[in-house]
Amino acid sequence: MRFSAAAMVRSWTSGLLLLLVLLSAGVLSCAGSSKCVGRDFGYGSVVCECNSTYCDSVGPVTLPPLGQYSTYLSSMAGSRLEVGQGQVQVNSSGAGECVCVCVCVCYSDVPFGFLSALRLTIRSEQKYQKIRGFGGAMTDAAAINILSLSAGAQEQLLRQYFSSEGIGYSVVRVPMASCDFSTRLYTYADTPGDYNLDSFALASEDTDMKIPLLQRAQAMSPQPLSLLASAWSAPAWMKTNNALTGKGSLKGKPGGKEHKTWAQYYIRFLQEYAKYNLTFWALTTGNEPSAGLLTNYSFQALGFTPWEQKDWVAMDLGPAVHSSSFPHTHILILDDNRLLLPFWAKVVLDDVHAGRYVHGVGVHWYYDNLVPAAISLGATHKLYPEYYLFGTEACAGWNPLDRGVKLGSWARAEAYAHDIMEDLNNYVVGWTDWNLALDQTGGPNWVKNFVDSPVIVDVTSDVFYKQPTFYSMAHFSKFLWAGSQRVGVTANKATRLEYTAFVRPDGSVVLIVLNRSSSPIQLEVQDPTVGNIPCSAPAHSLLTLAWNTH
Ligand SMILES: *[C@@H]1O[C@H](CO)[C@@H](O)[C@H](O)[C@H]1NC(C)=O
Ligand SMILES: *[C@@H]1O[C@H](CO)[C@@H](O)[C@H](O)[C@H]1NC(C)=O
Ligand SMILES: *[C@@H]1O[C@H](CO)[C@@H](O)[C@H](O)[C@H]1NC(C)=O
Ligand SMILES: *[C@@H]1O[C@H](CO)[C@@H](O)[C@H](O)[C@H]1NC(C)=O
Ligand SMILES: CC(=O)N[C@H]1CO[C@H](CO)[C@@H](O)[C@@H]1O
Repeated sequence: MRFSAAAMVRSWTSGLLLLLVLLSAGVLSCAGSSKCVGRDFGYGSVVCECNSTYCDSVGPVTLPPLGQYSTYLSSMAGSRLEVGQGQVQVNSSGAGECVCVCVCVCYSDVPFGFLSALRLTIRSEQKYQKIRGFGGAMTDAAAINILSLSAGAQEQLLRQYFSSEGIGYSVVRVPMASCDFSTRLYTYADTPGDYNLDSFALASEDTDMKIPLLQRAQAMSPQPLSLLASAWSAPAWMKTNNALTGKGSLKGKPGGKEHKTWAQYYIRFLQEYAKYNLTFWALTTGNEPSAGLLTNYSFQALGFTPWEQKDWVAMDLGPAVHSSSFPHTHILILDDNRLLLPFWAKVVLDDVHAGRYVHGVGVHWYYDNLVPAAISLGATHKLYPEYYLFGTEACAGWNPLDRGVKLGSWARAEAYAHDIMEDLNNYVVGWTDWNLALDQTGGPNWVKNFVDSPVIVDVTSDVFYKQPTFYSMAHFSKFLWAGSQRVGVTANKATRLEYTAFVRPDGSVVLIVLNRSSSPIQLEVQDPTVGNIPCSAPAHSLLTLAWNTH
């Protein structure tokens, strides 16, 4: 018997059709949520592997009706935004007894006085700052890594951050020209003596990589992205040391030729990006001004003292932005470690000429444990409540003692969550991670300043790994929409549990709880307007609880 070619094609097509039906049924049965494909590289927990056709996601979050609550749990044990749901208990005294029993069982060696259950009470009448947003940075390195993947995997990666199934990023920091996470040194106006900026031009890193990716991110985002621009160095010819790296500042004085030209450089940057329909929410006065001040810094830096920054904003940058076609662009000062606060803010903001052009203060997270948040962030807020505080950079793996990429490190997830929570509890309105994606070495970076990222790409297998830090970001960024307002939370007794609570614009409440210790803790959450929620924070876990109030 002979098969006719036509019959063969027919049977292949029906087989293929059946396969497609089965595949789509499989996808549909997940109803918008899908599980982490975990891989353990020996650093404490797992990463979630994604490829061109698959990536875990909880989908868009909708809360159950009044009287029920949702929980999302990530843990060292391997949970990743694992969804739970339950009934809010109304005036139940029984719940308290049950909690006490659990605690007694777990801690039979603890003296009895400590055994009352931990209760966290939401105080929505105590209102604090409102959230602006969360995000990461589209560095040259991030763009190179994302574009090194297949088209399908690129799409998956961008969707993870920016689409409504993703983790709700709304802020993208965009370096102006090169930084250490570039493969070469450049600015947009490297022609010596070009004070008119006639030679100003974006680089191919912008036009071929960062801009197309930002446009794709914007197209899939349910909200307009808040773009934030930061420059690392001015062109060498404007600087005292005639180089992009090392110890050096702008030549001359604020109000002088170089300082005016450097302010115009920002306006030219805004104009060029606007041609691609990308408008900026804010710009900073420059990345880490302290870096170019003291030492022979190894990568791009531009030193500014706070006094020079004050005068530059008052005489050059402020007036330039004000009289440009982008007068509503916010100006953030500092863009450097928060331990410089409140000192730096005092110098700049006490000056009425500078202060009137400024909207906020940008902080980086390096060396955060050296100075308590209350005396840096808290004190700054107290002195200048009309200026907001905003996290502009953070990454894991920067410390020489704990360098580079560690796939699956749970300690780093806790470090992120701890810092975000500490910032939020001290008036910060948003938190921006560093590189959106890096390769397995933590680069590319032209000075080999390799660090970690929430997304690590593996080009050879066309996959990317979502690190535990990705989920730390998600526990905040996916739930705390712009306009969410921090409210009070009180604990009925001392606890090492860390927590923060918000009321969202629709009235729903979000409580985020971090347990950095190795045993679980039982607790009860009380919202006086709704009821009580019994729950437990497993060892080394991050938990987001959310419920409607009407
Ligand atoms: C992508 O990952 C899923 C889940 O692990 C797997 O079933 C699928 O075969 C992978 N696809 C490709 C193209 O590797
Ligand atoms: C420009 O971007 C906005 C969103 O930011 C979008 O609504 C608009 O359609 C875009 N215009 C063009 C010409 O792409
Ligand atoms: C600064 O560092 C660079 C490279 O590390 C070196 O070439 C240069 O000589 C140093 N300059 C000073 C003044 O130490
Ligand atoms: C709990 O009981 C008290 C007194 O019986 C009542 O005033 C309050 O409204 C109740 N709370 C809820 C959430 O039902
Ligand atoms: C932050 C922290 O460690 N919180 C708690 C985690 O759970 C253990 C066990 O109940 C508590 O002792 C910790 O205080």
